Amino acid sequence: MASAARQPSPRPDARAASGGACLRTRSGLLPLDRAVVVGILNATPDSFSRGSRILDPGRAADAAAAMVAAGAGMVDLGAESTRPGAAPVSAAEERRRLLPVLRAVRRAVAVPLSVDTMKASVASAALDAGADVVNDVTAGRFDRRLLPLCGEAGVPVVLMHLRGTPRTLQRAPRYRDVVAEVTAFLARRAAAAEAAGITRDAIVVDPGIGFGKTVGHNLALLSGLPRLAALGYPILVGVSRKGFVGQLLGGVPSEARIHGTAAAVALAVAGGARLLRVHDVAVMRQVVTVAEAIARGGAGA
Ligand code: HH2
Repeated sequence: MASAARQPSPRPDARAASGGACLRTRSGLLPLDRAVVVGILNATPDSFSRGSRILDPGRAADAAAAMVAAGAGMVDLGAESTRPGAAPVSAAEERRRLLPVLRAVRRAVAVPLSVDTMKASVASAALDAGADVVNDVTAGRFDRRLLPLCGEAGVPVVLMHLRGTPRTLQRAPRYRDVVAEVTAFLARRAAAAEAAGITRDAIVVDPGIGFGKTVGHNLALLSGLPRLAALGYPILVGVSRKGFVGQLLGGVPSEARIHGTAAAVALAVAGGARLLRVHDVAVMRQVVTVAEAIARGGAGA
């Protein structure tokens, strides 16, 4: 089932067809003129959303194929939970969880795959096993070898804002102007990425919703996305089933946050997000398509 679902590669002339920004990956060009839904697969026993945890390679391949069939333009694979309070795992354990799943997913789908890791040795093994993009929630600060590795490999990176570490990040986060501080941080990390050899068009920035932020900070960042977009890098936003959605809805559990997630995804698209990292691909593909059509004011419909 998984291998039969392998999708055709994006065509080499995709950039010309889109006439806009795109990510150049080893699995082809990923046009960003239409917002991209990024499906979440966690090869972890402890990710906060139970439905996204898949350690079995065959099941992961089937799940990835189903996400692509439902409209995911990229799939993000992680093997270390970054939820607040999560225990760190060793690079060896992260590779042991990730690589069999990544290889199976790589055989099953042709869309670009990102690997959610902060460790250069894990990123390197993942790139060898077929990953296309490195998604680092520490924006290259945890492991100083990570950005030079991506520069040398010529692969795109996602640079996310995170205050503290997953163990400490929710300890009374404070900002004077959260949008200005996160934007300035991401501008500095993008400059560090370019200094490490990563080309400007291979950089994606992410405000890090839920990482060292109160509900108010998350809401300010989502409504302030156009200020971050002014940096000129494509923005990835991860709001899916996150704690702030649950808190706004009176404490509903992660599996019951789909409609709240939809509202956040729609407004993130309206604010300029180009990549939306989500658990519920089919539903969020619809949300993104309609939100984008409205944001364009009917142009191109
Ligand atoms: N959020 C999570 C993990 N990785 N990467 C980026 N770039 N942006 C995000 O918002 C982001 C991320 C947390 O979500 P999840 O992977 O579902 O949970 P866990 O970290 O517990 O595995």
